[in-house]
Amino acid sequence: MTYSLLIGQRSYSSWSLRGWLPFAAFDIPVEVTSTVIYSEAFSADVARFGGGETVPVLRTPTGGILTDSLAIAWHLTEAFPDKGLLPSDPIQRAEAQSLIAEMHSGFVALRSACPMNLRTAWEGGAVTDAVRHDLTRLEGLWSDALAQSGGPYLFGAYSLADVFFAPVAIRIAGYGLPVGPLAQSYVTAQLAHPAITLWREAGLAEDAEVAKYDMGLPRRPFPMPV
Ligand SMILES: N[C@@H](CCC(=O)N[C@@H](CS)C(=O)NCC(=O)O)C(=O)O
Repeated sequence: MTYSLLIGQRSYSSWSLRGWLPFAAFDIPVEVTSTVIYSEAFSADVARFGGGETVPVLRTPTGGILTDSLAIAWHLTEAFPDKGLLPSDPIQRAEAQSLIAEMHSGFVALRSACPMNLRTAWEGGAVTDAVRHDLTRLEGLWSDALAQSGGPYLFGAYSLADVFFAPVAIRIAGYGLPVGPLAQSYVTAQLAHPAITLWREAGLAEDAEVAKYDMGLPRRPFPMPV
Protein backbone atom coordinates (compact mmCIF):
# COMPACT_ATOMS: atom_id res chain seq x y z
CA MET A 1 0.00 0.00 0.00
CA THR A 2 1.14 3.50 -0.75
CA TYR A 3 -0.18 7.02 -0.37
CA SER A 4 -3.02 8.04 -2.64
CA LEU A 5 -3.69 11.73 -3.34
CA LEU A 6 -6.68 13.43 -4.97
CA ILE A 7 -5.93 16.79 -6.60
CA GLY A 8 -7.61 19.37 -8.83
CA GLN A 9 -6.29 20.91 -12.05
CA ARG A 10 -2.56 21.47 -11.68
CA SER A 11 -2.55 24.82 -13.48
CA TYR A 12 -5.06 26.34 -11.07
CA SER A 13 -5.36 24.44 -7.80
CA SER A 14 -2.91 26.01 -5.39
CA TRP A 15 -3.96 23.86 -2.42
CA SER A 16 -3.51 20.74 -4.53
CA LEU A 17 0.03 21.91 -5.30
CA ARG A 18 0.69 22.25 -1.56
CA GLY A 19 -0.61 18.72 -1.03
CA TRP A 20 1.50 17.22 -3.82
CA LEU A 21 4.81 19.11 -3.50
CA PRO A 22 6.06 17.35 -0.34
CA PHE A 23 5.82 13.99 -2.12
CA ALA A 24 7.74 15.22 -5.16
CA ALA A 25 10.31 17.32 -3.32
CA PHE A 26 11.08 14.75 -0.61
CA ASP A 27 10.85 11.68 -2.79
CA ILE A 28 7.86 10.04 -1.08
CA PRO A 29 5.93 7.64 -3.34
CA VAL A 30 2.32 8.62 -4.04
CA GLU A 31 -0.40 7.64 -6.50
CA VAL A 32 -2.17 10.72 -7.84
CA THR A 33 -5.82 10.86 -8.95
CA SER A 34 -7.20 14.00 -10.58
CA THR A 35 -10.60 15.64 -10.45
CA VAL A 36 -11.86 18.92 -11.89
CA ILE A 37 -12.70 21.70 -9.44
CA TYR A 38 -15.98 23.51 -10.19
CA SER A 39 -17.16 20.63 -12.41
CA GLU A 40 -20.39 18.69 -11.86
CA ALA A 41 -18.42 15.57 -10.96
CA PHE A 42 -16.25 17.30 -8.35
CA SER A 43 -18.29 16.72 -5.19
CA ALA A 44 -18.94 13.07 -6.04
CA ASP A 45 -15.26 12.50 -6.88
CA VAL A 46 -14.17 13.99 -3.56
CA ALA A 47 -16.78 12.01 -1.61
CA ARG A 48 -15.88 8.74 -3.38
CA PHE A 49 -12.24 9.31 -2.48
CA GLY A 50 -13.25 9.72 1.16
CA GLY A 51 -12.77 13.49 1.37
CA GLY A 52 -14.93 16.39 2.51
CA GLU A 53 -15.64 19.31 0.19
CA THR A 54 -12.22 20.25 -1.18
CA VAL A 55 -8.96 18.98 -2.64
CA PRO A 56 -6.34 17.89 -1.82
CA VAL A 57 -7.36 14.67 -0.07
CA LEU A 58 -4.78 12.11 1.03
CA ARG A 59 -5.37 8.46 1.85
CA THR A 60 -2.53 7.05 3.94
CA PRO A 61 -1.19 3.50 3.52
CA THR A 62 -2.88 2.56 6.81
CA GLY A 63 -6.29 3.91 5.80
CA GLY A 64 -6.19 7.39 7.34
CA ILE A 65 -7.86 10.23 5.43
CA LEU A 66 -6.44 13.75 5.49
CA THR A 67 -8.70 16.40 4.02
CA ASP A 68 -6.54 19.52 4.25
CA SER A 69 -3.09 20.52 3.00
CA LEU A 70 -1.93 21.50 6.49
CA ALA A 71 -3.03 18.14 7.91
CA ILE A 72 -1.12 16.44 5.08
CA ALA A 73 2.00 18.43 5.93
CA TRP A 74 1.85 17.58 9.63
CA HIS A 75 1.16 13.93 8.89
CA LEU A 76 4.19 13.68 6.61
CA THR A 77 6.53 15.31 9.14
CA GLU A 78 5.45 12.68 11.67
CA ALA A 79 5.58 9.79 9.20
CA PHE A 80 9.00 10.76 7.74
CA PRO A 81 10.98 12.34 10.59
CA ASP A 82 14.30 11.69 8.81
CA LYS A 83 13.44 13.34 5.49
CA GLY A 84 14.09 16.91 6.63
CA LEU A 85 10.62 18.25 5.80
CA LEU A 86 11.14 20.83 8.56
CA PRO A 87 14.42 22.31 9.83
CA SER A 88 15.88 20.22 12.67
CA ASP A 89 17.04 23.23 14.70
CA PRO A 90 14.21 23.81 17.23
CA ILE A 91 14.12 27.60 16.80
CA GLN A 92 14.06 27.40 13.00
CA ARG A 93 11.52 24.60 13.20
CA ALA A 94 9.16 26.74 15.28
CA GLU A 95 9.60 29.60 12.79
CA ALA A 96 8.89 27.29 9.87
CA GLN A 97 5.76 25.93 11.57
CA SER A 98 4.54 29.49 12.22
CA LEU A 99 5.16 30.52 8.59
CA ILE A 100 3.28 27.49 7.30
CA ALA A 101 0.33 28.15 9.60
CA GLU A 102 0.24 31.86 8.69
CA MET A 103 0.28 31.02 4.99
CA HIS A 104 -2.48 28.49 5.47
CA SER A 105 -4.79 30.90 7.30
CA GLY A 106 -3.72 34.24 5.85
CA PHE A 107 -2.87 36.33 2.81
CA VAL A 108 -6.53 36.25 1.83
CA ALA A 109 -6.46 39.50 -0.19
CA LEU A 110 -3.55 38.32 -2.30
CA ARG A 111 -5.02 34.86 -2.77
CA SER A 112 -8.42 36.14 -3.85
CA ALA A 113 -7.20 38.98 -6.08
CA CYS A 114 -4.62 36.86 -7.91
CA PRO A 115 -5.79 33.27 -8.52
CA MET A 116 -2.95 30.89 -9.26
CA ASN A 117 -2.52 30.27 -12.97
CA LEU A 118 0.46 28.42 -14.42
CA ARG A 119 -0.79 28.60 -18.01
CA THR A 120 -0.36 32.33 -18.54
CA ALA A 121 0.90 35.51 -16.89
CA TRP A 122 -0.96 38.81 -16.79
CA GLU A 123 -0.04 42.44 -17.35
CA GLY A 124 -1.34 45.52 -15.60
CA GLY A 125 -3.49 44.12 -12.79
CA ALA A 126 -4.34 46.73 -10.14
CA VAL A 127 -2.59 46.20 -6.81
CA THR A 128 -5.06 47.12 -4.06
CA ASP A 129 -4.00 48.37 -0.63
CA ALA A 130 -5.00 45.02 0.86
CA VAL A 131 -2.81 43.11 -1.62
CA ARG A 132 0.06 45.53 -0.97
CA HIS A 133 -0.35 44.90 2.76
CA ASP A 134 -0.10 41.12 2.19
CA LEU A 135 3.00 41.60 0.02
CA THR A 136 4.68 43.73 2.68
CA ARG A 137 4.01 41.09 5.33
CA LEU A 138 5.30 38.34 3.01
CA GLU A 139 8.47 40.27 2.20
CA GLY A 140 9.11 40.84 5.91
CA LEU A 141 8.73 37.15 6.72
CA TRP A 142 10.82 36.01 3.77
CA SER A 143 13.58 38.58 4.39
CA ASP A 144 13.96 37.58 8.05
CA ALA A 145 14.20 33.88 7.20
CA LEU A 146 16.49 34.36 4.18
CA ALA A 147 18.80 36.75 6.08
CA GLN A 148 19.26 34.14 8.81
CA SER A 149 19.63 31.12 6.53
CA GLY A 150 21.47 32.66 3.58
CA GLY A 151 18.94 31.02 1.22
CA PRO A 152 18.30 29.94 -1.40
CA TYR A 153 15.21 28.64 0.42
CA LEU A 154 13.71 30.11 3.58
CA PHE A 155 15.63 27.85 5.93
CA GLY A 156 18.53 27.11 3.56
CA ALA A 157 17.47 23.67 2.36
CA TYR A 158 14.02 23.25 0.80
CA SER A 159 11.37 22.66 3.51
CA LEU A 160 7.61 22.56 3.99
CA ALA A 161 7.73 26.34 4.52
CA ASP A 162 8.77 26.67 0.86
CA VAL A 163 6.07 24.19 -0.14
CA PHE A 164 3.42 26.41 1.42
CA PHE A 165 4.73 29.60 -0.20
CA ALA A 166 5.20 28.08 -3.68
CA PRO A 167 1.76 29.16 -4.98
CA VAL A 168 2.37 32.71 -3.70
CA ALA A 169 5.68 32.80 -5.56
CA ILE A 170 3.79 31.66 -8.68
CA ARG A 171 1.29 34.50 -8.18
CA ILE A 172 4.02 37.13 -7.74
CA ALA A 173 5.65 35.96 -10.99
CA GLY A 174 2.39 35.55 -12.88
CA TYR A 175 0.91 38.94 -11.98
CA GLY A 176 4.24 40.80 -11.88
CA LEU A 177 3.49 41.89 -8.32
CA PRO A 178 5.84 44.55 -6.93
CA VAL A 179 8.40 43.01 -4.55
CA GLY A 180 12.02 43.87 -3.78
CA PRO A 181 15.11 42.08 -5.11
CA LEU A 182 15.43 39.60 -2.22
CA ALA A 183 11.82 38.44 -2.53
CA GLN A 184 12.24 38.35 -6.31
CA SER A 185 15.29 36.09 -6.01
CA TYR A 186 13.30 33.80 -3.69
CA VAL A 187 10.48 33.69 -6.26
CA THR A 188 13.02 32.67 -8.91
CA ALA A 189 14.43 29.95 -6.62
CA GLN A 190 10.89 28.66 -6.02
CA LEU A 191 10.08 28.50 -9.74
CA ALA A 192 13.42 26.84 -10.50
CA HIS A 193 12.67 23.88 -8.21
CA PRO A 194 12.42 20.79 -10.44
CA ALA A 195 9.12 19.75 -8.85
CA ILE A 196 7.50 23.00 -10.00
CA THR A 197 8.59 22.34 -13.58
CA LEU A 198 7.16 18.81 -13.37
CA TRP A 199 3.86 20.06 -11.95
CA ARG A 200 3.53 22.87 -14.51
CA GLU A 201 4.25 20.61 -17.47
CA ALA A 202 1.76 18.02 -16.27
CA GLY A 203 -0.81 20.81 -15.89
CA LEU A 204 -0.23 22.13 -19.40
CA ALA A 205 -0.76 18.62 -20.72
CA GLU A 206 -3.92 17.84 -18.76
CA ASP A 207 -6.49 20.47 -19.61
CA ALA A 208 -7.48 23.35 -21.78
CA GLU A 209 -7.69 26.76 -20.25
CA VAL A 210 -10.57 27.24 -17.79
CA ALA A 211 -12.57 30.38 -18.68
CA LYS A 212 -13.33 31.14 -15.04
CA TYR A 213 -9.67 32.01 -14.52
CA ASP A 214 -9.48 34.51 -17.39
CA MET A 215 -8.56 37.78 -15.66
CA GLY A 216 -9.47 39.82 -18.75
CA LEU A 217 -6.02 41.44 -18.70
CA PRO A 218 -3.32 41.50 -21.39
CA ARG A 219 -1.37 38.25 -21.38
CA ARG A 220 2.31 37.35 -21.46
CA PRO A 221 4.00 33.95 -21.31
CA PHE A 222 4.35 32.55 -17.80
CA PRO A 223 7.92 33.52 -16.75
CA MET A 224 9.47 30.18 -15.78
CA PRO A 225 13.23 30.54 -15.21
CA VAL A 226 15.29 29.01 -18.04
N1 LIG B 1 -7.95 24.60 3.63
C1 LIG B 1 -7.97 23.69 2.51
C2 LIG B 1 -8.36 24.47 1.28
C3 LIG B 1 -8.62 23.56 0.09
C4 LIG B 1 -9.34 24.26 -1.04
O1 LIG B 1 -10.00 25.32 -0.87
N2 LIG B 1 -9.23 23.65 -2.25
C5 LIG B 1 -9.89 24.18 -3.43
C6 LIG B 1 -9.05 23.91 -4.67
S1 LIG B 1 -7.56 24.85 -4.68
C7 LIG B 1 -11.18 23.43 -3.67
O2 LIG B 1 -11.24 22.24 -3.47
N3 LIG B 1 -12.20 24.14 -4.13
C8 LIG B 1 -13.42 23.53 -4.52
C9 LIG B 1 -14.58 24.06 -3.77
O3 LIG B 1 -14.40 24.86 -2.84
O4 LIG B 1 -15.71 23.67 -4.14
C10 LIG B 1 -6.59 23.02 2.37
O5 LIG B 1 -5.62 23.57 2.92
O6 LIG B 1 -6.47 21.94 1.78
